[in-house]
Amino acid sequence: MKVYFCGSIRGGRDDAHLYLRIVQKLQSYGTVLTEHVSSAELTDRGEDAVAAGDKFIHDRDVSWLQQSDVVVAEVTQPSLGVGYELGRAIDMKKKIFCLFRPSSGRRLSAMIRGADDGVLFVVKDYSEDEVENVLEEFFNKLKRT
Ligand code: 6K6
Repeated sequence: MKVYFCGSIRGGRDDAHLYLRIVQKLQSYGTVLTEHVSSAELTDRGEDAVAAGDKFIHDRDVSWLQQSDVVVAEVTQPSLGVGYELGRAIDMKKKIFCLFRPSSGRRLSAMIRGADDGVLFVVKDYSEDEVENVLEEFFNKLKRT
């Protein structure tokens, strides 16, 4: 199974430690195409992007999105890039699982919360300590469908 993970980069790296836990768990289900999103070396200044070029990154990521079987996004830290990826993924009719932490004190965008249809696009509120369990539950259900 190919998993596309979305997490904030230039939107802010406050949750990078959590992205790492998510990616590690996702790797037990398949190949994570966007493993670099969890990299501790990656900052919100995106220095690495300068070398690769933003167009290269965009085109490669959209191609990975097309190849993916499932999209998992941590949406607590607002990110234009993650919002864009989710919109494109909806258009591609991908199975999408969004994770949001209400304990952040933020309110999730209505354009993400409101996209939940309970089937292809699911938003799950969770707390940091239950992240692995929440992913396990989602992938167990996915295997049964
Ligand atoms: C090179 C090596 C590691 O990182 C880079 C440079 N930047 C990006 N590389 C790969 N994907 C990126 C990069 N910048 C944004 N994205 C994609 O957009 C990721 O898949 C994230 O889910 C999302 C983050 O968007 P912003 O708006 O928070 O940057």
